[in-house]
Amino acid sequence: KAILAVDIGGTKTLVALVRASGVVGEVTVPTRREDGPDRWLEAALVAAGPWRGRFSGIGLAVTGFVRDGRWSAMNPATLGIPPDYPLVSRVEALFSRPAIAVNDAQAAAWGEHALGAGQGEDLVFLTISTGIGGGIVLNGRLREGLAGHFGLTTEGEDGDLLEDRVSGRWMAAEARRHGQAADARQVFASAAMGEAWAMDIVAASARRVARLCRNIQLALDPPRIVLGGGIGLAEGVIDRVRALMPPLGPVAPVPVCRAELGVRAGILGVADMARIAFS
Ligand code: BMX
Repeated sequence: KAILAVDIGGTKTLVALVRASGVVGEVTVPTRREDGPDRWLEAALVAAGPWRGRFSGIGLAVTGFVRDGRWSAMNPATLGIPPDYPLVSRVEALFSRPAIAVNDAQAAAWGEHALGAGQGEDLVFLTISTGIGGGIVLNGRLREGLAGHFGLTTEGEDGDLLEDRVSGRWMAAEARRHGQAADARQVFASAAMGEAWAMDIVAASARRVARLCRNIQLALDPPRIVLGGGIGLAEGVIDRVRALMPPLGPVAPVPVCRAELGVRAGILGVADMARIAFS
């Protein structure tokens, strides 16, 4: 049976029809930040129009905090979700099918565990994009709730959120401070060409990610950390992070590897979870 999978992120929403064999079809629509959740869901319903009647259930992977089918923002700068929005009941009413909902990075962690870089083993997944999301699979189970919201850990004396000091948004702001109008992609390009200001930004970001990985190893000792997201997968980032992770006493640093499912990790993960939930 097919699942309709919907991944609502801070900038775009991915709507896909997913079978056990993989993604059958997909559409990307912008998440119009000013619209609010009712409209975001209606846009997904329109995008899913061609597949009407072809799916038995719905899996939602969403940026933000999900509990008991209700949805809230943790960092409204990533997406301004109103508090305690009844996500699952709204979707079930709109689509007339049963639905489950899970945080986007947690869904991606499950996807990488079941179908990607995790090869069925435990892992911690990190996505470094608009914000920093994460998910933890231990003993073959995904931890839900707040677990993995590493972007909300604090960095430095003034208690800034880590995601406000590493993510794409931060890189662009740092570039501006250096008098450069550049988004994250351009910062990486300038760093590759040896421009000092850009190399500093890339290095600072990698240092913070490496520190996070070390703290994750100390807290959870996972067999691997899988890194994804536009920044996490940018040229050279993983190599830098690895180089900045010394052993911990007699223990080698945790292997850090590339995410394999790319932008589809969330939809593939939540579709797999929905298939299990509705079987
Ligand atoms: C934020 C938080 C997380 C999310 C992460 C990555 C909100 C709205 N989101 O830390 O729940 O997993 O961003 O989100 O509070 P993305 O949109 O950058 O993928």
